[in-house]
Amino acid sequence: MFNCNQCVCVCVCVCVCVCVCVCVRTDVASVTPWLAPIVWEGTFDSTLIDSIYKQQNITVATTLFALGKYTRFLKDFLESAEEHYFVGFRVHYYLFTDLPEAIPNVKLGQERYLTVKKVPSLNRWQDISMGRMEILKKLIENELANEADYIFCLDVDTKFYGRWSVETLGHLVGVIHPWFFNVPRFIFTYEHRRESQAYIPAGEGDYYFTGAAFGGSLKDVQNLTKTCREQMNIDAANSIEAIWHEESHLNKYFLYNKPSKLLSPEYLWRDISMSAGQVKIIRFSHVAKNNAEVRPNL
Ligand code: UD2
Repeated sequence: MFNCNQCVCVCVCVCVCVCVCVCVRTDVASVTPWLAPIVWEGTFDSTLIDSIYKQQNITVATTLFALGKYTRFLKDFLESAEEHYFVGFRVHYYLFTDLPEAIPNVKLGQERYLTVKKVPSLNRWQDISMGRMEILKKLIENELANEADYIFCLDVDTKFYGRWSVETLGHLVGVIHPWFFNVPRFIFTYEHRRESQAYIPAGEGDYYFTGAAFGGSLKDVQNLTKTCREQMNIDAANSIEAIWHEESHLNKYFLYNKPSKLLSPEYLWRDISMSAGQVKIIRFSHVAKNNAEVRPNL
């Protein structure tokens, strides 16, 4: 047995010599208590995993919402995605906007497609953020059945800085929120009011997931979006809005429908200029924005 960077090679001699390469990270948890992998740099072999998915001819649908002044984030998002996001795989972006005329002209690579869909403007950023669940549900139900194998739903005020590819695929995929990956559970900002459908009792919950990125198979994400939408409708009928909007409902959903794969905060960091010990590579990060200036309301 010998160490090579983060890989440990184990040679087992029977009649022939079998070499098994196992990637390890000892400074972070790389598996959940329900045995779902948590993806960190150093826990996968990118060449091997690419070759597995190359044989499957997959299409990854990717949804984006850019309403009002958020169209300003599109150029960086799309240009950086073309450089880092599922490079060499078929990607179909579905972009929802109230301002199709403000969409920048970004050159897409081979087998990369962009479909723009016009949606009405809304007066509250909270409604824009929450309204995504209903639109996603309809998109999956009405259009994606034979068009894609996996889907990721991403915030647009973001930019890619490193590889995000097939290592992230799974039935149901959540991303650990960058503010909460190394803090105790009582700090998590779950919805704690019983009146909301997003309610999570104190002492429950596994991780705190971001609403800025989630994905999985069409079937699983359809169920997620449908459930969150229904829960938000019940809240609206009861005149309550969860503390972190659809993110609160997403966390409730993941509590009872455990993700089959978790992505570490490498896959959604809070600020590219900030470093953190265990985050060896920042792959995707929020861009700084002045909320008061870009949102339609406070
Ligand atoms: C957090 C979440 C976000 C969502 C929100 C709900 C993280 C890192 N992000 O982000 O995913 O759950 O909280 O409270 O956890 N948008 C527009 N136009 C607008 C406003 C919003 O297009 O005028 C879209 C856009 O795609 C944006 C998304 O809605 O990326 C979420 O809005 P945000 O980024 O302003 O929300 P934020 O930063 O509080």
